[in-house]
Amino acid sequence: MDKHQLQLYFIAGTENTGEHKLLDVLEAALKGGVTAFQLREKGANSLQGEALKELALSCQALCKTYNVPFIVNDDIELALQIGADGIHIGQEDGVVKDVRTKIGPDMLLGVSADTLNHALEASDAGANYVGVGPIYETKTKQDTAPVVGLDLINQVVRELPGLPVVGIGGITEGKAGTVIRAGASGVAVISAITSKPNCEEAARAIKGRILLALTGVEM
Ligand code: TZP
Ligand code: MG
Repeated sequence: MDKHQLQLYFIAGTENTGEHKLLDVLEAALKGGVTAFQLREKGANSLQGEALKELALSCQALCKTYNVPFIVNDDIELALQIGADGIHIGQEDGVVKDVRTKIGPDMLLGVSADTLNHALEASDAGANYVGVGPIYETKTKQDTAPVVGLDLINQVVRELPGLPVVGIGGITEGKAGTVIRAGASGVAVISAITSKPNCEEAARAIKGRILLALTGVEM
């Protein structure tokens, strides 16, 4: 995959924004320059079945207008049904090789990794990128592994130079540059965008930090 698409990877579901707001927040984030979007529909009130499919189709259409890949978290059947650009899975969501077989060679496959071994396995099984984290403490996901810190990004990039790495977990505007300088191709964020009153401005500010760290040029 083109690793530039991972620079600012926005993740959200209705629990992060409220059901009616998700599309507004997504559009603002797209205007602010996010380069990928993952629909991560979780929690007690999460949408299911047809309602989830409708939401996914709306998000997909919006992403298409901005030429940004639309990635579904966990739900392989949904991703296949609607022809999503990609699927993202965690370590508990099945054997990575089996998922690759199921989705075929073309759909993007992202895998969460909190050890070097996870990243090696994901790479072997045909993942397009790994999400490494949590890099910092986060309140957004309760059941995360302990904080892995920037060292794991460093290690994965050294061992697997061809595999794009996205840092995730507790990344704010102020920390985005540090994560990129540790070797990540991009940062994935939820609350750094969803918790801000102006999501477009929030995304634009984070993107500026990322581009500065990647190029040394203020944008
Ligand atoms: N996986 C590891 S940490 C995390 C996920 C989904 C939550 C990221 O949310 P935030 O608000 O950017 O810390
Ligand atoms: Mg999962």
